Amino acid sequence: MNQIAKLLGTKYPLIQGGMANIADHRLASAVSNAGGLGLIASAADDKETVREKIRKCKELTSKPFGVNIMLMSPNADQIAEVVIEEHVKVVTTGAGNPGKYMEKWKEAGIIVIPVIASTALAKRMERAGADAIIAEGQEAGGHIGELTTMALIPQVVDQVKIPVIAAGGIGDYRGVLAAFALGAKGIQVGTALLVADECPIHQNYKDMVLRAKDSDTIVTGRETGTPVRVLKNPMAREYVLLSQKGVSREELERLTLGSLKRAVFDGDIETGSFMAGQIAGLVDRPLPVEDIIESLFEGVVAYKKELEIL
Ligand code: TUI
Repeated sequence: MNQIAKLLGTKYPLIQGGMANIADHRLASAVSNAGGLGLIASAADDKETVREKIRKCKELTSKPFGVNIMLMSPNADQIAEVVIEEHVKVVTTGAGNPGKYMEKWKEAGIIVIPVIASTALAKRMERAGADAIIAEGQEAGGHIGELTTMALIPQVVDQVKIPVIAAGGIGDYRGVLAAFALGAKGIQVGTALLVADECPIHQNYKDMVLRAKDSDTIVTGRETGTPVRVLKNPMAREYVLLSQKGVSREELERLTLGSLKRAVFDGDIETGSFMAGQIAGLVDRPLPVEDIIESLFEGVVAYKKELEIL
């Protein structure tokens, strides 16, 4: 049996990306009910909102699910306690080093899976007691590191003994097969789930993903040290233009303030930040979560036979 599916208690070795503002109890429970590991994102929430979403998720699924903690959130310390109080089974982290929480989480019996973007942090997380790691390449949407999935995964796999879950750029069964060929034991998927029927975002956001081509994402914030991949729109273009002109960090931050919420809740095509990964061009129809997950794994065996590498 697959190591990650066994660790998580899921049918598939698949984790849903912890998408800020997007992944609430509705998406997380749908992913868990479909045989993956659903995640409640907490980046944009205070601790009581996270607690509420955890409790609602428990009502919507009897399957395992987790919580993603974005470490740049001002509420990270408090949310790190809430996951213990609410007996959450799995915690993933992003955008930082969760070292200071690891001991407490492990004592509480939580399965801890940090997202990392380099071998250095992967090794530190293994030493700190992580059960697995998610290695995320810069094809991913949202906040990203430097390396591509293709380069990152095999290097991380060679440097740690714990299982590695690949993230960034996985949009269909070919991506799944590639991730496993690189040594991953599981996958994390975000962008491919944005258009799911159960994904509670504005229809304009879904339409932008459905219409996107391969070259329709852009990275904002490289200059300020927080690179974020988003779909190209007037807001993203303006951001890149202003940062090339060398305007102050404050001015750039004023532009992005509240922009993810404007995308997710208002569908504001002009001024929203529509975070999405480079595989957006592969996503061409809305489907139930269950169909998206099944189609990721369905073609793998047949396709592997077809490859004729030698
Ligand atoms: O965290 C993500 N993706 C995200 S978080 C997010 S919310 C946000 N909104 C506005 C601005 C910034 C964030 C949207 N998307 N993915 C996981 C991830 N973690 N990608 C890269 C990293 C990472 C980078 C550096 C993890 C650790 C790290 O190391 C820092 C250290 O201290 O060593």
